[in-house]
Amino acid sequence: MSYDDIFVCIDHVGYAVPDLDAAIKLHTEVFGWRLLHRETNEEQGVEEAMLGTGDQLPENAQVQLLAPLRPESTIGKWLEKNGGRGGVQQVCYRVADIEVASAKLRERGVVLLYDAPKTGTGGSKINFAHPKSTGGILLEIVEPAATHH
Ligand code: V0V
Repeated sequence: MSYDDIFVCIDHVGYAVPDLDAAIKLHTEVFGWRLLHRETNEEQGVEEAMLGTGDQLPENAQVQLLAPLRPESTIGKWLEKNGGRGGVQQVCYRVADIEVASAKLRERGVVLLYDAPKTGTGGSKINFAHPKSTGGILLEIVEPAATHH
């Protein structure tokens, strides 16, 4: 059987959170996720944490917690619009090659935010599809860094 998949799997679900430490505590102590990675991404205006469970196989989806570095950042504005409460801000699909996936998506009318990919978690390459072209979901695509697996 041959496939013409654009996506590999769901990479992560991104939650906007007002307080990163409190959110990490909730997700580790209550939900039992493990903190895998934490980093600051100045360009995206976020402090973020990646959480995983089980054997953390490459195909296991992760949870991403996103706290704003500044009120006027994307996450800062999202939280303000949401009354300061956290919530699901994005879903991220993994791709094998972000250039190939981006070209296919653009060809099919999906509006990507950036002309060229930007840097995401752990040195990955990322882009986003505007919610207006995805049925209302902020969709991120990620090509993990070569060292990811
Ligand atoms: C806005 N809208 C959303 C949305 N944000 N819909 C679904 N999910 C969201 N997260 C809708 C909103 O309801 C409006 O719909 C419309 O889009 C315009 O909203 P807005 O409040 O004026 O927002 P904008 O236009 O200022 O910003 C929206 C975009 C922004 C998508 C352009 O969120 C953006 O640039 N996102 C990409 C970057 C990002 O999310 N960075 C943080 C994560 P109506 O009312 O017009 O119908 S960084 C990350 O994920 C990293 C580092 C990683 O994974 O590695």
